[in-house]
Amino acid sequence: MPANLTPDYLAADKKFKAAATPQDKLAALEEMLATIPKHKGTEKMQADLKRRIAKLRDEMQRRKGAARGKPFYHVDKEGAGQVVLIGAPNVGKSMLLRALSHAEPEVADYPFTTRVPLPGMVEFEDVQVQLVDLPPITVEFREGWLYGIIRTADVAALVVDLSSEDLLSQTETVLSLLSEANIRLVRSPGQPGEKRAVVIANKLDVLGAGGRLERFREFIGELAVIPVSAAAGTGLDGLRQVMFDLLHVIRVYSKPPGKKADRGTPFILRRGATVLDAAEAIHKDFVEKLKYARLWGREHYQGQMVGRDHVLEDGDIIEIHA
Ligand SMILES: Nc1nc2c(ncn2[C@@H]2O[C@H](COP(=O)(O)OP(=O)(O)OP(=O)(O)O)[C@@H](O)[C@H]2O)c(=O)[nH]1
Ligand SMILES: [Mg+2]
Repeated sequence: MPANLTPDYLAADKKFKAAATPQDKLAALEEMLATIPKHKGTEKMQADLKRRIAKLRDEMQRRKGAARGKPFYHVDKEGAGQVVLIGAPNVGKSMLLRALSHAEPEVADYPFTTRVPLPGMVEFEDVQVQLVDLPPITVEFREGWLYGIIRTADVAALVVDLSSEDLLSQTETVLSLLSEANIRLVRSPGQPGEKRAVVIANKLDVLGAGGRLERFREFIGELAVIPVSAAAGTGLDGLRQVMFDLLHVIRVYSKPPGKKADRGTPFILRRGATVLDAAEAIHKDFVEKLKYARLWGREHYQGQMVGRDHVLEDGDIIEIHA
């Protein structure tokens, strides 16, 4: 053993030897790693400590998992709405999230790379759409939480692989697994179990993609199909717009009387929202006090007075008079 170990390190080492629980052992190992002198002579010891810490953490995690049963995941919604990326393995779901957001999911040329959900924020004009990368939908991976996340999402984006000869049968498998979980992907949902969806046809850059895209369009029917290449960046700007449109929300800007509108931070309201809905979103007190509002819109309004039931449009600027 190198002679230059510090008293702190030796004390941590003593703690480790006396530790009775995994938690205490882990704490002691981490202290040893923190206090060990960092130079060439201790490199092997440092590596050894890191390995022991990783192993212990792993064991503790597994014990915890066994006690709690299967893992369960849920993603809190953020931004203007939530879009989930679903599909067969290896179609490029993770690469799409990487290309569209600052998130950095692992991307690899083998199936089942993604095991847990990972959200990222996609910028579109002055709003952000939450995009969630998910594990693939397969016969082997039938975790209930995966379907739970799809059910609660605002929009499902089914990713398909234009480089695959099995494109149609792959898609059929995914759709039938979804249907077993009582989820049907549709353009405009109305019935229980229906989820608003779009298809992202990825890997447009590969040879033969165009032909497969044609056949796929005939096969899929009513769903809109957006061809893109996550790798080359083709079609991604259009996709941002499509995702925002599918959320069925509008942006409304609030303007205090006599002042300029705060163009930077829109209020996000559902499509069909009225002046009253906007007033409530801007300030709860406005609901009762609202007398009328004035509107400035993209085209029609020039400070026109409107009542509480007036339906707003994306981009409207509202001035509440209470
Ligand atoms: N040519 C081409 N390859 C792509 C494109 N997008 C993804 N890939 C490749 O496809 C492979 C799978 O990509 P991933 O993003 O890991 O796929 P995934 O759908 O997340 O896979 P799972 O997590 O296993 O379900 C990787 O080798 C990517 O480099 C694309 O637009 N063009
Ligand atoms: Mg993935």
